[in-house]
Formats: sequence, structure tokens, C-alpha cells
Amino acid sequence: SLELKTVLKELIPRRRQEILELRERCGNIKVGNITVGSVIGGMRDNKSMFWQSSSLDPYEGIKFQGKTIQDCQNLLPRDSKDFKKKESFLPEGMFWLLMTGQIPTREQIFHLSKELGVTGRKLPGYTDKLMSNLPFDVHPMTQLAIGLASMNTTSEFARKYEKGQIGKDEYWEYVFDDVINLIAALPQLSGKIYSRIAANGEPLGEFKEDRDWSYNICSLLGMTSKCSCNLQNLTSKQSDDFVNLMKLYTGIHVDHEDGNVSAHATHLVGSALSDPYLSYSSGVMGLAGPLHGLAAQEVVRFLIEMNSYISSPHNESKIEKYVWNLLRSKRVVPGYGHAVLRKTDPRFIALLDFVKARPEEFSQDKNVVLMEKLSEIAPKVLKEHGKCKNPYPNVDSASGILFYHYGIKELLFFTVIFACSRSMGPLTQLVWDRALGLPIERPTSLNFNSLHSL
Ligand code: AMX
Repeated sequence: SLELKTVLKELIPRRRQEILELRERCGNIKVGNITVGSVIGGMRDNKSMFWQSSSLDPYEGIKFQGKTIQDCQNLLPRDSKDFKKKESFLPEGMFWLLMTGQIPTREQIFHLSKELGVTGRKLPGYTDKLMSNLPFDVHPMTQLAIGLASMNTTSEFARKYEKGQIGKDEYWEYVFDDVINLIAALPQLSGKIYSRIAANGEPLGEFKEDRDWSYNICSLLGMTSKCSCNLQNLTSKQSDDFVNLMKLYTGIHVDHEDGNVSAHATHLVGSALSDPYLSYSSGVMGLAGPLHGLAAQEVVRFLIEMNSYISSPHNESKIEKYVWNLLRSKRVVPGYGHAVLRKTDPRFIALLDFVKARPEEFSQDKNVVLMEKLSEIAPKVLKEHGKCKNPYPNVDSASGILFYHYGIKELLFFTVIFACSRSMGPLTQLVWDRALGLPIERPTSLNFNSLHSL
């Protein structure tokens, strides 16, 4: 079928059966030992959440339904059939893969794009008005969380549930409809927020029903060649490249298994049967934290500051000295290291490949040149320094500086784009949570007394 929902309808009974059998056959099997260190240490190594759409391997990096980023680049449909164009796959294809575990056809993806286009054309009037009335200097992520939470007035799931019109087996269908509406609204929401922080609320571009989801994000940021405002004075080649970057960025940031704050928050709030708007709004609040979604802007500040000190991004000895000084003053090198990964983040490699394919665009940008140079020098220094478990670049070391290159200089806005992409994984899981009938989350806590008496 061309309809994602119909494909899910076929898959769900099998998975329901599987989870029943697992509960019966393996319900009492232990999956690990929780230590006191984990209880007071951010639940590290505590394997206790169910998440199907992606998994994180320390050496291979993120896998989406078992597929690496490279696999996805080879397998997922692109906008154009011309592979020489080096276009990235459409994020809609990634969404389909996360939801179903299947590689979609081009026809299925175009159908889904169209569905998101038709649905996302207009923001609910109530949300639009509410956001227009917020002060311009409200943090972009607060604006997004408010916009999303306010959309729950349109939640079909909440409406049906309140009226007692749906049984447990049907929950997922209404959650699914809400999820499609929510994801479809993200280009409008992010465009509105950007217009408010960059142009006093003047619209920067148009929503095009017949174009794909990430194109519409770019269009509403005023970044496509067809935009009347062309805020950044981009050439038509630069606009096309930016659209491609957006496809790549929003395609690879979709999910990072359930251990991260935004995914876990969405899953947790949804387990109370809060609708998808409220659930993802909570996830967005978590993504706004400096230890989660803000690393990309830290890197931008860091690169600009280092460039002002080293005079040339090609000056290797000065770069090395700068990094050593940073470490000696007990600061971290932003964009390096990872809690789980133990090699270069494959998402970083995908973004670096984007740069390498466009030397004429990037060779004169000293921040991008420094980003690339640093990825050769910093791992050597960090290894010699000997503290961090992973001395290699993570995705944030490249992502923000590329948005900055194309003219998005409002650093706090980067996380809004991150949130557009990240909606896809946690909201996929939310649909499956309801399809599989997962219960409300209710772990038990320990206090000083109970910990001492162990
Ligand atoms: N520069 C310098 N020191 C680093 C370092 C870095 N990039 N990364 C880790 N270290 C240090 C730690 O501070 C720690 O020192 P301590 O023993 O004195 O406390 C030691 O190395 C061991 O840390 P770790 O086990 O390797 O890392 P972690 O799991 O505790 O933390 C992370 C992971 C990402 C927070 C850390 O590597 C870091 O702060 N990196 C820089 C910030 C960054 O890039 N964040 C984005 C992460 C990607 C993401 O999730 N978005």
C-alpha cells in the first residue's frame, strides 16, 4: 500500500503477538544488574527501556532499524533519480523505515510527502495566534514547546479518549494521526519562530504543498531560491545545496535510541496517555538543555573564537597549542567525545562528506576549514591527554557551523531545526507504545536510608 497507516495495520498484529509471547516466555529473565552507582549516576548502563526504531553501537554508531547511515544513503529514496546529483535521501523515507523497519518505494515516499504537505499547509489558527502574541525574545525552544503543546486542542486521540469513544486496541490509530499532523506542522512552526527572531515576524517564504517536508523547512526560513525575500542573498546553487544539507541533517538526526533526554521524556510523558503534542513538547523542553541539544552552538562559538586567536585555520601548531591550553584550563573540547560512541560519529562523517563534495563553496570559509582541520588534530591531542574515552568528533562538531555558513547566525535557533528532525524517532516509538499497549512508566525510587541498608 502507498499508505503508511495501512502498512502499519498489517504489521501491528504480528508485533502484538510477539510482545505477548515475550512477556510469557521471558518475563522473568534478568537483563542486567542495577548498581548503586547507576541509581545515583544518571542510570548509566541500566538497560530498562523498550525502543525499536534505532540502536546505538559504540563502534558502528547509530543504526536505524539495523541500518547504518551509509546503508540508508544507499537504500532510501531520493528526490531525484539522478545519483550523480549527490542528493541526500528524503527524511520521509527515514520516517517510514523507523515506523515499519522496511525500505519504502519512491511512490510510498512521495505519497507520504504529499500527505505531510497537505496536512502541514496551515497551522491551527489558535496556535498561530498564540505564538504571534508571544514576546519576540522568548527563547526559540520555548516558543516551539508552547506552539506544540497548544496544538493539543486539535488532538484526535485526546478528544476520542475524553469522550470514551476508543478502546485500547485503537489508541495507536489516533496517536498516529496526531503524529502525522504534528510532524507536518513543524515546517510552519519553525518558520514562524525563525521569522520572529530574524525578521520581526514578517513571513520569510512560502509553504509549498507539492514539495517535500525538508524543502518546506528551508522555504519558510527564506533559504530557497524561490523565496521572494532571500534573506541571506544565496545564489541559486547555494540555495539548492542548503536544501540538500537540510535533507541530510534532518535525515540523520531523527533518532538516537531511547537513552537520551528528549526521546525518554517523550516516551515517559506519552506513557501517561498524554497526547503526542504534549508528549513531544516535553521532549523539546529536554532537547533545549545545554547538555543535550545545545552542543552545536557551543562548537560555533568555539571555532569563531579559536580563529580569532590562531589567525589562519591552516596553522596546525597554533591549533594544537590552543587545544592544549583549553585542556590545561580544565575545559572540554566541544564537539568531541561521546557517552556511548567509541569512534568518529558516522553522522559527522556524513556532514564532512557534504563539505568535501563542495570545495568551491567551503574552501574560503575559515570556520569550516578549521572544523575540518581540527578533526585531524584534536583526536591526537585528546589521546595524548588521555582522559576522554572517545577522542573523536561527534555530529555537533560539524552541524552548526554549516548552518552558520549559509547565514543562519541565530545560534539558539539551531536546536529548533534539531527538534524538527528528532520528532520522527520518539514519535514513531509513541505510536508503537500505544500499538503494543505498553503501560504507564512507574519505576521505584530509593532514598539515603534504603541505599545505606543495602
Ligand atoms: N574534551 C576534554 N575532555 C573530555 C572531553 C572533551 N571533548 N570529553 C570527555 N572529556 C573528559 C571528561 O570531562 C571526563 O573528565 P573527568 O574524569 O575529569 O570528569 C573524562 O574525559 C571522561 O569522560 P568520558 O567518559 O569520555 O565522557 P562522558 O561520557 O563523561 O561525557 C560528553 C560525554 C559528550 C558529555 C563529553 O565527551 C563532552 O563533554 N564532550 C564535549 C561536549 C560535546 O561535544 N557534547 C556533545 C555530545 C554529542 C551529543 O550528545 N549531542
